[in-house]
Amino acid sequence: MQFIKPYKVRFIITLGIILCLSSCGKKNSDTNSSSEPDTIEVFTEESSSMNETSDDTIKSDTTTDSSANSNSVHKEYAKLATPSTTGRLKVSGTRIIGENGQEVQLRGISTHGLGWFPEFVNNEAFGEFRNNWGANVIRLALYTSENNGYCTDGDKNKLLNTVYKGVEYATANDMYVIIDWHVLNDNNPNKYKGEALEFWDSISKKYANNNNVIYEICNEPCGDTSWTDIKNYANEIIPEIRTNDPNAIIVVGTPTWSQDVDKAASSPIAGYDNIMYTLHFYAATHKDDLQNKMINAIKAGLPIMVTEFGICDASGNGALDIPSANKWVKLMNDNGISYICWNLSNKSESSALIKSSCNKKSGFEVSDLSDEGKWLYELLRSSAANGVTPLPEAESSEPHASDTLSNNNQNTSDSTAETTTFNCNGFLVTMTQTGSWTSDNKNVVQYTCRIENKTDNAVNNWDISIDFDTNISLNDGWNGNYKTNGSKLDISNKEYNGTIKSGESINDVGFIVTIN
Ligand code: IDC
Repeated sequence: MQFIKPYKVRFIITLGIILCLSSCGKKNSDTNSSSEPDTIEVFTEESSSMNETSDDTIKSDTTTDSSANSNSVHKEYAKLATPSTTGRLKVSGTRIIGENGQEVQLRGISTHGLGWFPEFVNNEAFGEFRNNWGANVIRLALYTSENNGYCTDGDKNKLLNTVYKGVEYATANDMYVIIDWHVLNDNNPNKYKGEALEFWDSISKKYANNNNVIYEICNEPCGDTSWTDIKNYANEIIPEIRTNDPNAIIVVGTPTWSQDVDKAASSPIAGYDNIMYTLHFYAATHKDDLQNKMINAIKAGLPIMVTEFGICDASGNGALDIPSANKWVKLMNDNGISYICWNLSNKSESSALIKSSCNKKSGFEVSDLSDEGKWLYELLRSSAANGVTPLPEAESSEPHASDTLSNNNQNTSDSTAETTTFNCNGFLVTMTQTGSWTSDNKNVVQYTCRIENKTDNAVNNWDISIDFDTNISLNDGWNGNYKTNGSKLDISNKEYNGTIKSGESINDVGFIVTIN
């Protein structure tokens, strides 16, 4: 079948560069229907018509879903992978898949310690994170030892009740929820193993029938705790959970504050399905070394979940490192790794998502958010979230009325996203400029593409071709294989996103080019 349609579209980007899109010349040869798993669309076509309010409120203002409490749902999040769409999750290779085999990536927010900041566990806040931010997971951090720790000075009933409420609100808002046994200063999960066994027995009985609960059995083993110690612990907790709840995902921490995924990769826990391993990073502290560890562990076949990360340093405080954070995000997206940001509180520390001057527990506006909070809000809501997301660093990051897709304001101008649409090899490509800035006196532009299969059949592979009218070089690209040649950019699918059913689309293909 021949789908080549020559076209010529001209459009002007905000920097005044005139680009010419022409000659989409590659034929997509494979149009057979497919039994491959679907890729979950996180954002849908309506995203480009989202009407962001021009003040700094974080409100949904499009369709209303009466089932979602008081919050209406942004149309663009309608296809977010959530318990009602992807059901009970399982581990497949290094990835998470939903009930119908669709690949799922969890992105969301971790509470601070439930004993410290229980007020932030409330239905309204969770609803906002789900419906307005686009988060699909909440992590409930139950410290075992510090400040009101469950195994030390905490009020057990009150803490348990906060866990129950957290699961209830996440469930009511159609989100996945991770119950985190937050080992930290106690170093070794074996220290309170007796308490842990009791806790996990009762929790896994209680939630055996929930399709949205994930068990994280030890946050961050540290000190001289070895991988063998952790495995011994896991080999007692896992069978106990499995007796009650045979299938839920269980996430196991790794040595050195959940950084030594290499140790887990060389000797994974045997005999159980649906086990994942924890990697945690703080972007200002952890860089190439830990990233390489993560990639190598993935290559070795270890399924990793980043159940906690921050974009400041490992103390939970200090300056943010946005470039490092964006590099991490890109790596995680490229590898389908789920990630959850620390922390939901207004504590006076850079990793708190809410400003310490804000006393609200819900109804957050952009001006209530810390710099990390703003970065995360943009990341989660952005349709460019699957790429290196050059997000604003500070106060300037409020969304504007013109922010239709991602709000990657590296440029200082308040640009209106430019969108152009063209047909290519049977696909309708909607290409949106999501950022532009200058580097070394050259203009750099970021785009995201939605690729819609306009043919009558599912495809297993896709490729598209874009011709600019000046030479370009590629700085970065995600969710595709990229080739440049002069003014031409060819993009084809990765192995995990080749399948697009007839009439459906993928949204999160994006790239950054320098205009030469
Ligand atoms: C930090 C909190 C801080 C609290 C401290 C207690 O941000 O307010 O006083 O714990 O020890 C982790 C841990 C997480 C830490 C966080 C920042 O999982 O509990 O939270 N961090 O230090 N691992 C690496 C960093």
